[in-house]
Amino acid sequence: MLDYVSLEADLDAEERMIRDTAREFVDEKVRPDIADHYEAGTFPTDLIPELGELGFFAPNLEGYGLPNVSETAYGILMQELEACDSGVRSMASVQGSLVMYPIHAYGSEAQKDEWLRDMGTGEAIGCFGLTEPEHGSNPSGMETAAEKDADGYLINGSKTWITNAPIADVAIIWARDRSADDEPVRGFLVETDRDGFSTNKLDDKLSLRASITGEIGLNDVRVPEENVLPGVSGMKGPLSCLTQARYGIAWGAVGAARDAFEQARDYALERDQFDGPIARFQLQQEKLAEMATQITTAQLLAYRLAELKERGDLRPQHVSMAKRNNVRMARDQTRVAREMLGGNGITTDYSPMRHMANMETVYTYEGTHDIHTLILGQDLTGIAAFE
Ligand code: TGC
Ligand code: FAD
Repeated sequence: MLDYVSLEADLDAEERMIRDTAREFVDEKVRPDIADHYEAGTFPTDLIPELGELGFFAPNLEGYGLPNVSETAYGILMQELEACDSGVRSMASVQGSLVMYPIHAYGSEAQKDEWLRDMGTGEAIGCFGLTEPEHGSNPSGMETAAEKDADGYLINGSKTWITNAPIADVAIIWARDRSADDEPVRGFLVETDRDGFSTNKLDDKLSLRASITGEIGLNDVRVPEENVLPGVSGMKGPLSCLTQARYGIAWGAVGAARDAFEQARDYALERDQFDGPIARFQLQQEKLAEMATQITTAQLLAYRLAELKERGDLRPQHVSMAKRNNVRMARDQTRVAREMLGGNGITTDYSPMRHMANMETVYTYEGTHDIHTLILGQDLTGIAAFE
């Protein structure tokens, strides 16, 4: 497995164990069927309890039966899951970083007790509803609103592109609280069997097909006041969750690129043209050399993020730089890997084109490449260029 500057030599025993467990799990249980799931547009939901049992949901959080592993271990886990398919990493990212993290960081004790253990084991599934049909890159324009009355809150609105929505037990719905003067955005824990909650699956995706994505309708959905996340108010709530998930994506994208590289190298050594392996041609070697270099520099950035996160010095803008760089790298390099496989490269028998198609989603969600460019531009100049 490509680890050109021996970064894995510095992993501690727990980090190695998580790497090996994740590799073994995806190789034995997910990889054999992932192309079929991709073609069918399904996710291997039967494996969710096992993902939980192995501690793959929010393992970097503390308490409530969660393992509290290092940020490096968490990153390595995301890398290994995405080396199989971005849909598998997405499942773990949403459950851990976008649903369990906000409950852990901003929830009441009762909310934590109700959800964190069950979500950690995969018995309960969550989804994160921020994006709306008319508000993607600018979620602060959201129209979904909650009105307070004597019995709690009444929520109306719609969300779209929501990973796991059709299989979720609970949705964190970000909505404007119309009862407060400045109408702040608040997080609401909405059980998906409440009256007025509806969801449907988006079936026409050409990317991230091995992941369940849906729309959510909220039509006079009533929730009690104790379902509001008490610890946060304003856009900082959802945006801080995104920082956690983007961190995992910066690692995960490296895994997808690494897997595509491994397939391209193996193929080049085995495929004969002009009386010998294509790996002997300088043109093919240049592609492998460039791929390995790009993957290695992205890995270095991911490892550095983990150090900064561990000591509390990680800023959201650092994460934006890594998400932007590493996903662009994976988008470019999976395409080169696909090219090296010739005609076979466009089939589901090999992973590079599946990774390449997945990267179109990963480049777009959790802040598009353009949005991360502007976040960095603002950090570097002090001038916001969003509007
Ligand atoms: P802005 O005025 O800049 O900030 C509001 C408050 O939030 C704080 N903040 C952050 N905190 C933590 N992490 C971040 N990344 C933060 N960004 C901002 C900020 O300090 C401020 O705090 P305070 O205390 O002063 O109130 O907010 P804005 O509304 O103007 O945001 C601008 C912008 C464009 C950067 C933001 O809207 C953005 O990032 N847009 C991209 C939207 C996005 O990424 N959506 C993702 C949806 S979820 C998803 O895609 C899941 S995919 C899952 C999967 O399958 O893996
Ligand atoms: P738009 O915001 O309409 O952007 C269209 C284009 O305009 C992009 O190229 C963008 O970069 C560009 N653009 C926008 N604003 C600017 C600007 N100021 N300057 C320059 N260019 C700009 N959301 C959730 O809440 N939860 C989820 O679980 C979730 N899962 C997803 C799963 C999938 C498969 C996908 C595809 C998306 C998911 N999303 C989710 C939504 C995702 O976060 C949004 O698609 C993303 O934020 C972009 O929003 P948009 O699609 O509305 O594009």
